[in-house]
Amino acid sequence: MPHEKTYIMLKPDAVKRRLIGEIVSRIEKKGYHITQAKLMTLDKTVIAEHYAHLVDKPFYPKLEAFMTSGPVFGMVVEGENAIAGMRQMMGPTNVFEASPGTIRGDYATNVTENVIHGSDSAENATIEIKRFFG
Ligand code: DAT
Ligand code: MG
Repeated sequence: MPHEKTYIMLKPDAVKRRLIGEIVSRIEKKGYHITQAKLMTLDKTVIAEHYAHLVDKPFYPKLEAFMTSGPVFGMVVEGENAIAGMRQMMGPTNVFEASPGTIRGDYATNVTENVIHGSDSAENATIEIKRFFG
């Protein structure tokens, strides 16, 4: 399995609910390394870039309002097969399909406010790490 870097972001709901420590702890216990991390407040421009694949969706205004509603906690997470591994730990986008034991399954009841973002491919991981960590 390849050593990978992925971009993980705890969304404004996770920060407001004081879940940073608990979720960081789960990622560390799994065995991944957090090699960069910071709190940031995102503006509409960077959200439109990050969610470019969704800007035409009817739910986009709600997503934009949510993602700019407070600070997020962005991280670079590294480890063997970290991109797919983190997506597995997160659970699916639709929280109603997320099993208990996954982060979304354990902490989210809402499709928009679903606690965590993780890169979905090696290509996007590189782009997203550059976007948020330069
Ligand atoms: P993921 O976050 O699992 O990578 P995505 O990139 O397709 O999923 O969507 C980004 C975010 O947009 C997702 O975490 C929550 C929101 N979203 C996606 N589909 C949605 C929908 N049908 N209704 C409301 N929000 C949605
Ligand atoms: Mg995505």
